[in-house]
Amino acid sequence: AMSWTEYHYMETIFDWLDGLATFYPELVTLYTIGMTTDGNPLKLVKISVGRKDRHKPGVYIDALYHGREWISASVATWIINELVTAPSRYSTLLKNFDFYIMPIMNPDGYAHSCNYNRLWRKSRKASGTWADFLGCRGVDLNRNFGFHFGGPGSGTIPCSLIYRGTHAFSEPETSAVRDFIYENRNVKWAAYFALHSYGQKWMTPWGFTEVKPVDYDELIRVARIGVAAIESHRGTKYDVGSAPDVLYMASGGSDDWFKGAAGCKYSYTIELPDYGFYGFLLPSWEIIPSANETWFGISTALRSIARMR
Ligand code: 0X9
Ligand code: ZN
Repeated sequence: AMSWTEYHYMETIFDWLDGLATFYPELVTLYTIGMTTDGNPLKLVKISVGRKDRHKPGVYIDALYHGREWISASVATWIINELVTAPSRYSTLLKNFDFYIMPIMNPDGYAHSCNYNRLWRKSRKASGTWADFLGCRGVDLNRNFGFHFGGPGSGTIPCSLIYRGTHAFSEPETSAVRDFIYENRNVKWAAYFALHSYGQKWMTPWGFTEVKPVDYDELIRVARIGVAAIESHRGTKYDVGSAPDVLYMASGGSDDWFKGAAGCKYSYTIELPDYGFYGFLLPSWEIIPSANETWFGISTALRSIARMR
C-alpha cells in the first residue's frame, strides 16, 4: 500500500496510480505514454474537474529524471494524493488548471538505484558501443531534450554522467513526453515544474546559456512567491535564479524545452531538499515535511500565475 513515511518501489507506485484511476474516474485519467528499454511503463496522471470535453490551461509536473533522486517521486505522488483526496481544498486551482503529473520519468534508473546501485543517475539503455562493457549505460534524460540540444554542460561520451545521447529525443522516456505534448497541441501549458534533488533551488530557464529569457523578471517574481511560501512553512530556505546563476549551465534540459519549444511561460526546475547534509540519501522521515512545504510553494506560485491570466 502507499504511504509517505517510506520510499516505495516503482511497482508499488504504479499499482497505486492504477488504483487511483479506477477509484476516482471523474478526477483521474491515467496515461501510459510509452515504455522504457527495460520494459517499464511511463505513466502520467491527469487530474481534472469539470467537463471532460473542455481543457483548461495545463500545469505539468514531473519527477525522478535521475535514478537516485528518490525524494522527487515521493513529493510528486504526495501532490497527486493531495489533489485527488482533497480536491475541495484546491477548488480555485482546479477551476483554473488541469494537472498533468508524471512521478517517475526514469523508471529504469529508479529500479537500478533501488535494487543495485543507490547513486545511479542516468537511464539504463545500452549504447551499443564499447562503453556497455565498462558498465557505462544510459543517458542523462535531462540533457536529451530538443531545445538547444548539444550545448554546454552536456556530455558526448557514454561514460559521462551527463551523457546527452546520440541526438535530441533519442531516448524512449524523452520522446514519449515530446509526443504527449505534441498530441495535446490544444492544451496551453501554463506552468511546468521539474522536480529534482538536492540543493533547495528554484531555478528558471535558460539552462543552456547565461543569457536570460525576455520575461526573466516575471519568472523570478513568481519563483520568489513560491520560495517565500516554502520558507514560511518550516523555515526551509531556497535559492532563486537561472540554472547557470545558482547551479551550473546544462543544455537539453526539460525546463528549457517546455519554455522554448512547448511555449510554457512559467517553466522551472526545483531542486528539493536537502541542502547537502544527507544529499540524495534524504531520510524517509523528511518526505512528508518536504512534500508539504513544496506543494505549499508550488500551489502559492500557481495562484499568482492564475491571477496574472
Ligand atoms: O543537472 C541537472 O539536470 C539538474 N540538477 S541535478 O543535480 N538534479 O542533476 C539541474 C537542471 C537545471 N536545468 C537546466 N540546466 N536546464
Ligand atoms: Zn536531477
